[in-house]
Amino acid sequence: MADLPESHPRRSSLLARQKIVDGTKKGLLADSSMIAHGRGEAFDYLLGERTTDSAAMAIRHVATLLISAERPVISANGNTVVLAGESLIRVAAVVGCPIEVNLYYRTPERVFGLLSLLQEQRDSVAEEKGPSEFKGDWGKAVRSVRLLGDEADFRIEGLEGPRSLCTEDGIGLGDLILVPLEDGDRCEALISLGKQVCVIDLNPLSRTARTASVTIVDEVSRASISLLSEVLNPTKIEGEWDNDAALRDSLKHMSNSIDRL
Ligand code: PTJ
Repeated sequence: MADLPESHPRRSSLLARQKIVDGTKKGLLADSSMIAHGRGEAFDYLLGERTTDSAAMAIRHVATLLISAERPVISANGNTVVLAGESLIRVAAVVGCPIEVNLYYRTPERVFGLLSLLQEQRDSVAEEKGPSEFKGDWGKAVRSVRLLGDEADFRIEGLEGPRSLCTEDGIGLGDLILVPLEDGDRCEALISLGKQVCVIDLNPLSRTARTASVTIVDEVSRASISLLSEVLNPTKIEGEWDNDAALRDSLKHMSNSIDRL
């Protein structure tokens, strides 16, 4: 992608595709990761590849929930680590929460590979100057982000097979789980365990989007960058969160895309 001009109108989309291609070649991603990504791209195209106001509100709300939770956890699958790993490490450093590799298509090799990539990303983020709003030792905060997932010592009740495996210290005992690109079964299972579940999913009609406590209908890398700004400057949303209203708003944006013709 070295010859892709900065001004190319589809630059960020093409770079994201390349990350998925590279991650697949390295064996880090599920066989169906490209299908999932392509589906996301189609919804993002209809959104105009931008964060809508309702998604921005959802991100703001998730930031305050992450900060006020007792045991927040960021769950990361293959696509998420490859597309937004570094941003989510920054978020975890500010919130002081762990990141757990938790996969739909779980294999020991993929868990190991994704944890190794997250470690590399954490090392690189720890070398950054850090956001100006962050008070404290950035490198220390980043290095203390725990990366979980290899010790599967807990099962998510209500899920069958290897995808039910998780870490007790992470998702098992977590009270608020941020799960980008999640599957509907897992979201439902986590909710029925009494946890708050915040998701990032470009499909507002997915079972995940409709089941979650808070749904951010936005692209995972874009949303993760905004989430960092919000956890650095948290602003409480007044009143009860109406998730259905946020989903309806994102659908309205998609159907209004016809006006761009
Ligand atoms: O790494 P694993 O084994 O956990 O597998 C990960 C995938 C994503 C392959 C797996 O969970 C899967 O098959 O997911 P689904 O059921 O296809 O759902 C993925 C959802 O994420 C869909 O609703 C997509 O629209 C949405 N999506 C895809 N790419 C993005 C996205 N949402 C936000 N940002 C994206 N970049």
